Amino acid sequence: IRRCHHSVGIIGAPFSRGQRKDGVEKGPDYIRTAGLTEKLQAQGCQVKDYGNLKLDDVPNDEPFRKVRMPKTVGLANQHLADAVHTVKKEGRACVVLGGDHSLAIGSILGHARSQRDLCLVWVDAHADINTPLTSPTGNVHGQPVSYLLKELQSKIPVMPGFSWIKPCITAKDIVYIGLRDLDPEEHYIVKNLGIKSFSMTELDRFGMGRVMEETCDHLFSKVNRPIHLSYDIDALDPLVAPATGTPAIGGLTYREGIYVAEEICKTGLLSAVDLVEVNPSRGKTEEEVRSTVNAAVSVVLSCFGKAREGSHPINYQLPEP
Ligand code: 5AB
Ligand code: MN
Ligand code: MN
Ligand code: MN
Repeated sequence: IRRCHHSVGIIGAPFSRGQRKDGVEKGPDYIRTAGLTEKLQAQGCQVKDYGNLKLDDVPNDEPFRKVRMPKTVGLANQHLADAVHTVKKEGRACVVLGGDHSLAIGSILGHARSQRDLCLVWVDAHADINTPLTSPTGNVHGQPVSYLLKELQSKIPVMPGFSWIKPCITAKDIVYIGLRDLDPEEHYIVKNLGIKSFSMTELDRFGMGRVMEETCDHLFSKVNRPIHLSYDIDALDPLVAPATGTPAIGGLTYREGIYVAEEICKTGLLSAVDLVEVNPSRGKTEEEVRSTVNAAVSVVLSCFGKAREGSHPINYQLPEP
């Protein structure tokens, strides 16, 4: 059976102000140059590329307490939310190519405008759930989930550039996969809110097969819902994906990383994907960059029908002698 009948819209989101390392803004173009669109088309997807967002720094963007460049990050997310909303209105699955993970704020809020009951699968070495007041770095890419969660609303101060943001998900709508580098305050939040989390420890205990089964049981126990997959390339082990800003040893193998995407695809519920934190400037060699970018492309292809078991057109007929 040819599974791919997907219509996909691609948005390049060259965010970089959610963290401090140059180069992550080049992620979208590197992923395109590796042939993402052509490869999606070759597996039967209809693809529309919406191009890259034009993002500007807001002048006089002073830190809010520790949080860096709040107006710039807030405004970029507003643009991204509009772009994602457009892709969803046009009836496509949305792929956002990052860029740093602060873009999840706009991506998920834009998605939620058309899909109110969405759920969130967050694949990452990190939980990205610091509040502006717990963040040890001030980098917004370590905070996006905190702005989106209804349960944390009372802990979020009013911030320049962020006043348009209204939380759209609850703790039970999230599953984390691949965690291994949390700040103590983040661990407190994840445990305190009871967010379903498969850290590398659970992965070692259960294996990825059972993790994905339990992920789906948790999210779809009552009804099927659209999935937002937010996939940080640093979830993968740095041996596979070294060109990223905050690598963490002991991550997902290539096979585990692909398996997550294959299983999400098989649900038939995938509605939007973020592929973030590919930073070509962080590769020590060409080969490190190539490996990281290829992993990113493969994850997206698996999200939209590529299966390692193989596939064939639905009406395929063997040639008659
Ligand atoms: B990423 C850290 N927890 O808050 C922080 O790459 C790291 O999007 C965040 O997952 C890593 O700055 C953000 C120390
Ligand atoms: Mn991460
Ligand atoms: Mn992240
Ligand atoms: Mn990172």
